[in-house]
Amino acid sequence: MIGQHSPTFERYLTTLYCEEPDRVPLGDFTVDQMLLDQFMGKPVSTLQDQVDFRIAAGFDFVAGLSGIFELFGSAEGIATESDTAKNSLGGDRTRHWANEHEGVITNWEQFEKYPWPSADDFNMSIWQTFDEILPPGMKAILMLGKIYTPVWMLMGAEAFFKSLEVNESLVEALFEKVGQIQYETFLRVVEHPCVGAVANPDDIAHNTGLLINPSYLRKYLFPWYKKMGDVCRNEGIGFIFHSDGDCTEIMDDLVDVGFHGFNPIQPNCMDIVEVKKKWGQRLCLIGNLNLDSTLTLGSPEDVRAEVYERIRTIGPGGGYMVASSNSIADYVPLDNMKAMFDATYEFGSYPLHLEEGMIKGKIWTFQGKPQKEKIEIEADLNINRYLTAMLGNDVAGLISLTQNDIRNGLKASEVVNQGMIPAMTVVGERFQTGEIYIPEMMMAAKTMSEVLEHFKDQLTGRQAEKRGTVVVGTVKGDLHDIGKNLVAMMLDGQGFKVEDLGLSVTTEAFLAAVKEKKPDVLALSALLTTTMVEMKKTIDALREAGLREKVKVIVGGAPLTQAFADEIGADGYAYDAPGAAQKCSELVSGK
Ligand code: B1M
Repeated sequence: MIGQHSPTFERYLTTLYCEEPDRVPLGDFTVDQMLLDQFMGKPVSTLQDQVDFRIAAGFDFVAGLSGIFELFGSAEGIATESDTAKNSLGGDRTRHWANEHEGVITNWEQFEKYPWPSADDFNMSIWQTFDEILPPGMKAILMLGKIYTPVWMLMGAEAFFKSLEVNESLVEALFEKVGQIQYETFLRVVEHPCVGAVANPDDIAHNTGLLINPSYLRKYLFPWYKKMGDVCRNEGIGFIFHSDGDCTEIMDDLVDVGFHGFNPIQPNCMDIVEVKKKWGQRLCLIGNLNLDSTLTLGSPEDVRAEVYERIRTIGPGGGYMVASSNSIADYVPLDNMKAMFDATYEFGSYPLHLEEGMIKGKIWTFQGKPQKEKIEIEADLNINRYLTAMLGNDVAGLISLTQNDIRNGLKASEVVNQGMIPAMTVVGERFQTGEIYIPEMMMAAKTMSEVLEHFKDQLTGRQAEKRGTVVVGTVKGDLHDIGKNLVAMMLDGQGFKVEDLGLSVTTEAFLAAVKEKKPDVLALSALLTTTMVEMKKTIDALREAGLREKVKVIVGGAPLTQAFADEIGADGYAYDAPGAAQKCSELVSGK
């Protein structure tokens, strides 16, 4: 049980090399502060405290961070804003995040003037300390990675997506700069004898798939990882990649680049059983304990059952480590974290003798993604011309197409209804089927939006007024807004008037906006399991204020389901941004 195992990094490496160890290792790199303190019964503040926690919990390693990300949490930040959020255990925690509209480098001048750090600017003393204090058998894991993430954070998500379409050389220069800084840092740190592996967290995917076209990743990101991978393989150092979301499209690339392990196989995005079948001989799988449900909302018995099931199905032959599907966030109950650790020791000894169904509990099994019904596109005009202009970000071309059709006798509103909106629906469908990625969809929506603005005087009664007003926002405590912004853009592009309240919006602010703006639809986004409750609070508050019958409410965001939307009394749910625009159209038109 907890506290009875001494660290053995050999076990970790054996598992990472997809061979069978003596027992399944624990694999989480990050455990949030509050849980560290609670587990140890005292503040965990020094590196020695960290090591003590890792030993007590039964890990074979301790993790440390170096590199460009050190700067992102600083007061002056790079492109960050911050806020204080209450977590489930009652404490306050300051979080930093990027301004997703526009960062600090959006043009060449800013690029040149930016005070780029070098490896000399980072705090390397932790590696020296780990060299001195690690007990025999334990090694340190360098958390580096973050080449893709700083690039988008420095530019801001929207500017990054836009630049990929219109200013690719700037993006290339940023990848070159950040990659070089991270590579130099990597070379310095791996010289320390304490370092046994390098983990590279870099979120390149979301629930539906990759955030950007993999061709960019192959050009600008993976070559850096290949360089690091070559060094690790030569030096006998483990090399791990972490990305949330559905990474199916680049799994073969990860093998080619030289990664030994992949984390966290997000359970609602990838079926770990299938991943094991396809890549399990070449990549060690680390994670998959569901942070959306089991670890956060389940009981310790559920967690125990899920650990049992993962070890039973993924553990045989080695190449599997138990870990959460992201990090052990501070809203995981302490008893659930302990249950995860305990169950790993209880069931994880090789040879495994685990039979199906022996441990009862509510566990997560992969559900697949919602199946889409094919939308029937009704359009009298040839929409391909509109589609080409939108996907090519050709505002002038789209204006001229519209003018032509107007000259041929159509009203501007007819061109919008019969040409642009159906074309935008096709754009949405292509995103849903993975033919295009976020930048392409975003730019198409922006192109259409600019063209609508151009014709605003000719759109009788303004198209927006015809389609309705939507108030959108990410609920309180939630700092994820890239998806919400896409929803807003799709709505805007499809002719709705959009009032965007931003992120971490309180129930009171939603109510005030409903009273003031009198929207047809209130669209609520949440990405965290813990903030989903805010949606119910807002719907209940609308009811109490006598406003519920005056506005339709739709909800969406990665952890949500139709069942949850029904349960809290929402009028609609959408899986993605095109679906949200479609749902608003249905609700407004009463269809
Ligand atoms: Co965080 N994060 N994050 N994160 N993050 C997730 C959401 C997570 C799923 C990762 C995981 O588990 N592997 C996990 C949540 C688990 C859970 O609770 N269910 C998570 C976590 C745990 C956290 C922190 C707690 C980490 C920590 O600090 N320990 C922390 C929380 C901060 C907070 O909110 N209080 C945190 C922080 C962050 C960053 C700030 C670093 C960054 C957000 C930056 C920003 O938004 N400005 C971030 C990111 C980028 C992610 C991932 C990697 C990507 C999210 C994203 O932007 N996707 C995400 C992993 C994942 O999604 N699989 C993850 C791209 C975007 C286009 O997709 O937002 O899903 P998405 O939107 C989609 C649909 O969901 C839908 O349409 C969009 C596109 O079609 N949709 C709607 C969204 N809203 C809708 C509304 C609708 C309808 C559809 O109707 C109204």
